[in-house]
Amino acid sequence: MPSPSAAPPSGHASAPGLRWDVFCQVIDNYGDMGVCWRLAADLASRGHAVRLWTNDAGALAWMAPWGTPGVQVLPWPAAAPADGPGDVVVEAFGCEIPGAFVASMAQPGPGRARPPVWINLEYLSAEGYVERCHGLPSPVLHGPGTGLTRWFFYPGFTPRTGGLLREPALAARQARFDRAAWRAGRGIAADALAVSLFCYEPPALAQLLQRLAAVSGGAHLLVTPGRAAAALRALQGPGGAPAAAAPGAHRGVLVAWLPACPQPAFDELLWACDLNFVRGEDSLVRALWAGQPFVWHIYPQDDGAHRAKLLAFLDWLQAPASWRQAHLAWNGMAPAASLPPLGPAELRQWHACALRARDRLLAQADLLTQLLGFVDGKS
Ligand code: TRH
Repeated sequence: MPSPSAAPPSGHASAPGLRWDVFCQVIDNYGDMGVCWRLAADLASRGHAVRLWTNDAGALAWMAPWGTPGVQVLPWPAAAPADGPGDVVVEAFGCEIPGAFVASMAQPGPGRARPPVWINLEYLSAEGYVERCHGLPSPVLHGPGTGLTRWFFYPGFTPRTGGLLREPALAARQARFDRAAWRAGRGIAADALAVSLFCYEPPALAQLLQRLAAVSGGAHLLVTPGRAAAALRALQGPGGAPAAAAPGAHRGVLVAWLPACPQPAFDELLWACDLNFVRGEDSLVRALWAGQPFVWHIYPQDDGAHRAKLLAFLDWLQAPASWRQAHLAWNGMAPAASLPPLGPAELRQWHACALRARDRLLAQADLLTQLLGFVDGKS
């Protein structure tokens, strides 16, 4: 993990850009850190200095094992830092910044005429409220931050939202990527169907294996570690589970068990596959940039709010009927048996739709470009 000592201690005071404090509370899964790390790394690549404060940096050991110059990873602070807060403070996903830190934001400091710009970076959704709430202020009326203003910044899919994270180097990296070599190196024939699996416990997993077994030309299922691998193993039943790293044919599908890899390699997995099963928030965005067909396993919420969120996304995507059906079945919102076939006709249609969606997104400014403009307008 890029611990405080392993990460470059410099950057914070010397970079030509702004000084940022990004707060990331890891609750479960990897999305909180996945998003915060991409934001921090993107900021650093554009000349800003970032302190990334987190309660759990564990996932960075595989997600970003080398760290990146300009980003310092620090433990959740109990007290305000000696040199005070940065120019911008980002509270990711409504995590509560420690009171002592907030108090330091409210106090004038040397060379600081005004408080930092305080951003609450929200969860991603395609629902209508996002356009209405994006950029709204929330004045702090009590507690250590009294008198400060927090600004709501909503990622989203339309020009009237904060957009999606897309680092400036992404297009060039993607253009340089040798898809054929990546696949050949893993024994995946050009005409075989390569499918990545990153999910929770999808009710239609058995049906997915059936659909893949029926694919002419053969299918490869590339399974990410953790919940996806556990769900597949559970399906194979006692005694049926292969050794952790043993690839092999299961129910007519070639299965490869992947190790956890750094974010750039995860991106490449999505670029190389013909169909990506993704989940949560960050991998959905990366699947959109990949421009390949995908099926999104949305993070399930206890109150069922994820249903409206999924439907809003499918509407924005303008997904054809079979693609909508795949999402509903995969997310348990339709019978598992209604998972559509994964034939060439379906995938061609989904692919065309995915490319159109990507084009719409590429015509919009990325999240960080928008955030920098927003901060500029508030400083
Ligand atoms: O892990 P997730 O399910 O995260 C979720 C969502 O963000 C959800 O909205 C949130 O409420 C919940 O966490 C707490 O899925 P997500 O968002 O795609 O994050 C996974 C990250 O892990 C992403 O940045 C990609 C990265 N990753 C790798 O870098 N290497 C890997 O090998 C794998 C499997 C993932």
